[in-house]
Parts: sequence; C-alpha cells; structure tokens
Amino acid sequence: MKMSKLLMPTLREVPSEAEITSHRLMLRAGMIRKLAAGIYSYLPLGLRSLHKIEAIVREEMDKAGAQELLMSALLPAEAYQASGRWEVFGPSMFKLKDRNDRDFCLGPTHEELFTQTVIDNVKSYKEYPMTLYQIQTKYRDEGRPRFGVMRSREFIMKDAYSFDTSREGLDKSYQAMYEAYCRIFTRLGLDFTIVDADSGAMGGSGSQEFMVKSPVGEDGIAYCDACGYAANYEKCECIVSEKPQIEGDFEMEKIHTPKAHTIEELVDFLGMESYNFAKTIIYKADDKYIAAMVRGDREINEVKLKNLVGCTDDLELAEPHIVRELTNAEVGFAGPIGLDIPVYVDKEVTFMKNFVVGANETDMHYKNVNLGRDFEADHIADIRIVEEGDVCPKCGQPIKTAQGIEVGHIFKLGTKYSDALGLKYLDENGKSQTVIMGCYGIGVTRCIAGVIEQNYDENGIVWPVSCAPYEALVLAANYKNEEQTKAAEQIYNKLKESGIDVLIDDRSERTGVKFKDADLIGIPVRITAGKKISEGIVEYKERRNGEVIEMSVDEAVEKVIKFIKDNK
Ligand code: 9G3
Repeated sequence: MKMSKLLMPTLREVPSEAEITSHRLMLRAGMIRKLAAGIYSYLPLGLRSLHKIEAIVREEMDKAGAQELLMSALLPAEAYQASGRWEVFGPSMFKLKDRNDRDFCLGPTHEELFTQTVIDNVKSYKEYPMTLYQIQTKYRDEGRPRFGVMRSREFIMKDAYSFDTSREGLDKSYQAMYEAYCRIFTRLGLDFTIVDADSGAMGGSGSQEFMVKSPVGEDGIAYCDACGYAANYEKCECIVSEKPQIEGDFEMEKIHTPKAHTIEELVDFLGMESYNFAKTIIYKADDKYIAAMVRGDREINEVKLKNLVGCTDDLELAEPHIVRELTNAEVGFAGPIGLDIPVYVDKEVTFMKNFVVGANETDMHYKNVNLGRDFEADHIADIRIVEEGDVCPKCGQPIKTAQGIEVGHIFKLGTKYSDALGLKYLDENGKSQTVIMGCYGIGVTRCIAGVIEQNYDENGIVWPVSCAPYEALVLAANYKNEEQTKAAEQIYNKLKESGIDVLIDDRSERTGVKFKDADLIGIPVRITAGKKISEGIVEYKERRNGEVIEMSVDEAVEKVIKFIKDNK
C-alpha cells in the first residue's frame, strides 16, 4: 500500500478525554475516530489490526471444532422475555420499536438466540456435542463508556456457546475453548493470566476470566506466585488475618464522638487503630435493606455480599435519607445494635474484642462492643475484598494484587438457558433430557487496546507482527532523491511479491516526519533507502529493539522476510 494514498490522519495532540495510552495512540495513529460517547469508527489502520485479530480468533475457534454463525444484532424482545432477561439489564440494553410498535433490542449477548437456533434446528442427541460461535457487533449502553474502545457502547465480541448432553461433555467443550483462548492470546502476544471469576447473573458452576495485566485494567486480580492460584478480586477467598485487639472484660459504653463521621476522624478523635473499629454499611438489596460489617481497615466486597444475599440487582449504598430513617442518625453513625435489618458480618469481625461501632445516634458510638454479647450477626461469611499482604487461600503464601483488562470470559452455564427456553433432546432410551451449555466470550475490539497497552514506548505503538496493520514499512529518506525513491520502490515490490504485508512511505515529506509516523503507527520492521543507497546499502530497523543496522538491499529484504516469518 502506498502511504500517499492511505487514509491515515495521524495527530500530534489528542483530546484530554483520552486518559490511557491505547486510547491516545489509537487516535494519534489514525486508527479510530469517535462518533459519539463509546461509539467509534475504525479507519484503515485500525480496521486492518481488527481484521488480523478476528482472523486469529476465527482460526483457533475453527481448529477447536466450533462452527461459525452470524446472528442478527437487531433482536425481537420475545427471546429475552422468555429467559426473563428483557428487564434484568435495565438501561444497559438498547431497546427500540419497529414501525409496527413491536419491541426490539440491539443484542448485548446472544445466549437466548443461540439456544433458540439449536432448539429449532437440532433434533437428535446424536448431533451433540456442538459448539457454535460468531464474531459480531454487540451493544450495551454503558453508564460510563471510557478508555476508547476498552469500554465502548458498541463493540465486537466473539461469543461462543457449547451444547452437550452431559457434565463430562461440558467439561470437554469448556476445556477445548480454554485451550483455544490460550492459543489466541498467545498469538496476539498478550501477557495474560487466567483467573477464577464470579459468574454473576450468568449463574452456572463457575467461570474464568482471561486478564491482560495492565495498570489501566478495571478489574482487580489476586494471584499467588507460589502455587499459581489466581482469582478476580471479586471472587478471591480471603483468609482471616487478626489484628491486635483490646483485651479485658469491659461493659459496652456509649461515647460522644462529635462530628466523627469517617474512620479517620474517629481514629484521630479516639486515638485508636482502625482495626479496633467495625464499620457498618447499609445497602439496598433489591427492594429491602441490609447492613454489612467489616473491620475498620477492610473494604466490603459487594460481589461476594450480593451472592450471599442472593439479590438480583447489584447492591447499592442506601440513600442518606434511608440511612437516617433506619438508624435515627446522620450517615456515619450506623451500627449493628438496635438495627432491625439483617446484619451480614465478615468473618474477621468474629475475632474482634471490645471494639467500637456506630451507636445509631448522631455523634455517638459504642465502645467495648463484643459480637455475641452485645449484638447478634444474621450471617457470618467472607465478605471483604482481598488485599496485598493477605495470604493465598490455597497455599498460605503471600498473595499479590494487580489490575487487569478482561479480554475473555468463559462460563460453565449448565441448564439455565436450556431450561428457560426448553432446549431438550431424547436420549438413547427415548427419555427427554435437558441440554447442558457453556458460553465463551472474547472482547475482540478490546483486544486491540489490550495489545497496545502492553506494546508501546515513548514513540508510539510497537505492534507484534501478528496484529500489526502492516508487517513492514519501506521509505526513501529523501523523496527528492531519484536513486533513493527508486530503490525504495524496488524493495517494496520485492517484499510484496514475497507475500509481505508491506507499506511504502512515498509521501513528499521530510525524513523526520516519516520516521516519527513510522514509530507512531508501530510497524514492526522498516527498511530505509538513504544516502548509502549509491553503495547498495540500506538501513534495517526493528521497531521493538530500535537498532539500526546497515546492510545490502538483498540482505535487508531477506532479513525482513525472516523476521516476519519468525515472529508471526
Ligand atoms: C445484557 C446487557 C449487558 C450484559 C449482558 C446482557 C454482561 C450479559 C454477561 C455475558 C455473559 C457471556 C456470551 C459470551 C460470554 C459472556 N453484560 N452479560 O449477559 F442484556 Cl445489556 O455477556 N455472554
């Protein structure tokens, strides 16, 4: 491709709303342009990388025995109403009406549609096991779209669904997808880790997330180098780690704590440690309210708590006026004593002694409180967030935490959708059985951002060969120099004939501009025809190590071909 013809609107500066590197670089390299919040257009360079990633996903899914379909993105409400999900996702689901006033949505995920397709078209148990997939645009009206294509409202997902007649069958289908995912992310050059995850609204018997380690990742990961345990922090089991408590046998006592709304203020005022205080947070769980307690130096894990409470919607902090109503106190003085809503207590609180809690009275707290003597817990469980310094629940070694970008998520669904929609089959004895399902997602457009977050330097993107928009770049240092431009043209043609995805910068631009753009758009390897072309010498440079080596034209062509073959 000739760069003089390429739509590649590179930018020196980007809007301040681009907070993370991949978002900034995708805009600066002319890969994407924003149409609206969370909605992007892919320009040629962005689309080429997207297509290469899709091709890798497709290749590995096909190799794993999955069959590709393409479902509609414009879906009638009926399918989601049958599974009860038409309402569950609330404002996140883009809904619309057709000219006859019928309800439709823009598909956010397709469990129902794939299940219905199998119901309509698979008749005999002999046709199972079957894994179907698509690579398709999804729509979710995210409340806070941000980070460019990392969290957008329109995105491309590969979503697969497996259909089996036994749990063992599901385990095999799941394992095949697990291994295909490992191959896909390895080929994309991603440094990823696989973590046990919460299945959330999907139900089923467990799920795993494929996480790209990155400080800009929105998900927390807890992992153990000693035994390899890794979990999304939402799911990570926390081991009690006791902190010094106040020993002795003291009566509970109400104390005046003016204006001590926060733990810091309370700790300062009382001259105590945060871990001698237990905080009580009130949540709205569906249509009722609950209180949750953790030690003062801990945070409540709202995913664990939600699963324990078993509510449908995500937990929300109770509104201040509700807190005032339930506790007869301003926010910041809630406590378990005299509270007539269920109290969920973290396990660590059971090891606390003579601790402080809110008194459900403005500016008042109780001290020397003891669980069991002064109040009862309705539930005691692990409801805290794992932290650095905690120990691994599997092997007891110190656990580490990191941030991750979720690029894949695989689920053992079981019969949640086949039950809801009635996907059954007659087994060999003619007995009606329910199909057992799994579902498997990859955020394809999110992968572009993930690859860039792990592959850039101060000059721009450093593409792995496998998903670079072009594999090689050729340029003449001085566009006015006939000898150089001719040589560049020849090298370009040789590489093209060798099947290399090659770009030539034939623009009438200064050398510096060409080098800056070459580094910005991150093409893995580059040949420059410069001053020494008269001696048959060109410059060879790999983007990642930045080393410039002089060699003959033929050597450079061969080296490019070998570099790409070795790194694809
Ligand atoms: C919705 C909306 C948002 C959603 C969902 C449905 C997340 C929804 C979970 C999944 C599970 C799997 C198949 C591929 C792998 C992931 N956000 N999820 O179901 F209607 Cl608006 O998508 N789906």
